[in-house]
Amino acid sequence: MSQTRIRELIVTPIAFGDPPLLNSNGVHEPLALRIILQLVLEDGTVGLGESPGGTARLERLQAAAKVVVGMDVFDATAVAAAIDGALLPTVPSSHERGWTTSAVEVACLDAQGKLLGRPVSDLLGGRVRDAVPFAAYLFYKWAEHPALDGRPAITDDWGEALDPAGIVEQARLMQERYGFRSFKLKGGVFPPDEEIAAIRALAEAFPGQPLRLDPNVAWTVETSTEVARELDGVLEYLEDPTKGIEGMAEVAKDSPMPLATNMCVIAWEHLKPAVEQDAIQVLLTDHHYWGGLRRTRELAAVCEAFGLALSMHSNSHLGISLAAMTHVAAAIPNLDHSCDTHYPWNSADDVIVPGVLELRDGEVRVPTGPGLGVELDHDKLERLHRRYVDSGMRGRDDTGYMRRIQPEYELRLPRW
Ligand code: GKR
Ligand code: MG
Repeated sequence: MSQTRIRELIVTPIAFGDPPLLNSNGVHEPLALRIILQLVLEDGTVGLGESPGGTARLERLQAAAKVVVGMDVFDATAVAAAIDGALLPTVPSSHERGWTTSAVEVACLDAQGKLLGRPVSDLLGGRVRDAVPFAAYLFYKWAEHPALDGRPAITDDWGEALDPAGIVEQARLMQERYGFRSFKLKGGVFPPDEEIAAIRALAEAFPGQPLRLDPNVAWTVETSTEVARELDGVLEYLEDPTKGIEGMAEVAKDSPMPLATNMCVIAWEHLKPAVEQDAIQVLLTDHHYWGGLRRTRELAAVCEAFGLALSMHSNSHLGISLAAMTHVAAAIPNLDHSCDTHYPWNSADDVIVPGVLELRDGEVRVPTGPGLGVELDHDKLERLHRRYVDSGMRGRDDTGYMRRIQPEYELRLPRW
């Protein structure tokens, strides 16, 4: 049996702490879910991967674990095809299947790098930068998760941010702690005028530093067009103001700034109509659903061909994902904007041994050790898995959680 064959894929769901961050769907729950992969080869080498959580994703990864046994870890394309084929009968969406193949591909690349003694960025063509810039991801937030169903309130050291002054204070803290030099505000929470005021306050507090606003399709085409006009010269780009390629194309016709998305172009088949309609000018990549790190590298070339700028999307995540994001961003020449990351909100609960990944001066230095360059903390993994089991939480529900706290809350998109 060749030593590079896959002996086992260990799939571990975990839960970790998340502050009460507000968005157009409600509010983050006290716990966020991820799934940690350990791809074990015949020679004992282990490749790591990280995927968003939830029962459907867990079951698909468990199905993938059955398919990959015995395959060669250097056959990453065949591994992805085998998983894709196994999921096809029950998961018709290529985007949805992509979440599973992506997580396993990262684990394959981590194992390959460990076998070769080279960082993953080398397997992607080599790094063109030694450090990857990230933006501070600002959120309207409550001071605490309120006491609920016998659970006491949960506070954090970020404080409340519900108005322009609170957002500027949060940005200051982000800059003080991590040195960020660009800022993204998650909008779609308050009426557009209030969010415009918050962006203007940021522009005044951080002159010349790039700003973005992302209301996650909370606005109509008309509202989006008005906000874009109001923020002319203030935003580097406006992200997903309204729903769908057609809606974005309408807004783009009159928008003075580029429009970006991680919502209406999320699969290969969306690229052609988006380009034809000039609906977006910036694509936010995310290796977690674009098929992995090599496919993300390919996507960057497609963006270059069609004159689309490139940036990177993030969701609540831990260090294995941050390492993967950093390696691929390091290997993409046409990375035009700093990447998004939720990491500051969740890093206290990371499952990797600290020391390699550090957000400093708004950047993460590309790990130079073999593979992703990060090591799993097995005790921590066990603790976070226990928390997953004990919590009973099996999916993300920002709206349901919001309704438990504010029963009158209604999800409406667009809201304004
Ligand atoms: O975590 O609340 C959140 C974000 O809104 C996330 O769900 C989005 O996927 O960050 C993301 C975005 O840029 O749209
Ligand atoms: Mg977004």
